[in-house]
Amino acid sequence: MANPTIHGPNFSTYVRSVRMALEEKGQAYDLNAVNIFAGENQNEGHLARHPWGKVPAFEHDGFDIYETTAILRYIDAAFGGGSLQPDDARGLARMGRLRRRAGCRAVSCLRPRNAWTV
Ligand SMILES: N[C@@H](CCC(=O)N[C@@H](CS)C(=O)NCC(=O)O)C(=O)O
Repeated sequence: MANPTIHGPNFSTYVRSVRMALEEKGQAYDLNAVNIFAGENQNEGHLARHPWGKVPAFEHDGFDIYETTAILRYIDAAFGGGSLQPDDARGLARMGRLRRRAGCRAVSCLRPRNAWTV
């Protein structure tokens, strides 16, 4: 099977979440550093992967998926290694909270310096 590809810039906290999941799984991957400041996320090629032109988009062996939470769930199910998710209700709830904060809070820290919208 081919290595998966993450389409998105390394500085994105969403992209970082996907990278962390793949690292935890011990799964090699390629990073296509779509430059959102140069508008590459609005290119036809990227819009075919993600209709709203956001990053990350994810590709694995002919399967395309976007939205970070969906990507993370796919990685957990598709690749070997231990589960990335707790199996109890409270653990799952805390995990969901942390994941949202990693995206929203961390990105909002960058917003005064960078003017893109999430
Ligand atoms: N709901 C999306 C949000 C992704 C998102 O907002 N990504 C930002 C960068 S961190 C983006 O693509 N910004 C470019 C733009 O809005 O034009 C997800 O969870 O994957």
